[in-house]
Amino acid sequence: MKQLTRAALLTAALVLTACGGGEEGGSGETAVTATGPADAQVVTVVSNAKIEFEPATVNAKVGTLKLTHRVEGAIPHNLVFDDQSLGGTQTLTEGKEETLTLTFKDAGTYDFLCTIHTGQDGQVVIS
Ligand SMILES: [Cu+2]
Repeated sequence: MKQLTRAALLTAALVLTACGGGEEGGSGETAVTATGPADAQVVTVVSNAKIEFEPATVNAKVGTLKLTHRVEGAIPHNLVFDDQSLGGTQTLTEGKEETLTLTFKDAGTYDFLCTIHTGQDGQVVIS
């Protein structure tokens, strides 16, 4: 009986570890890797009705990334990089999208946000 309990606890601990590792942030945040060759990578980031970027993390390589920002839901959003040289999109309404052509020369983390909604942010991680 005692051994059974220990086994059950171990199993529970493993399940918790697996959950913690798989879901970054725990609030529905997701990560995707841009597709395509280094000089023509493509990704779409949606501003959803929950006022989140989806995905919140884009992984890409040094090179050129065409990042399309699309708005779903009735609330307008924009997507603006902290690094002003990267720029940002206009404020877009439901169903609209705009594509930024971004050149990343260095590996690193490039943060972006929606200037309308505090806490709506994301990042491009270049490797
Ligand atoms: Cu927003």
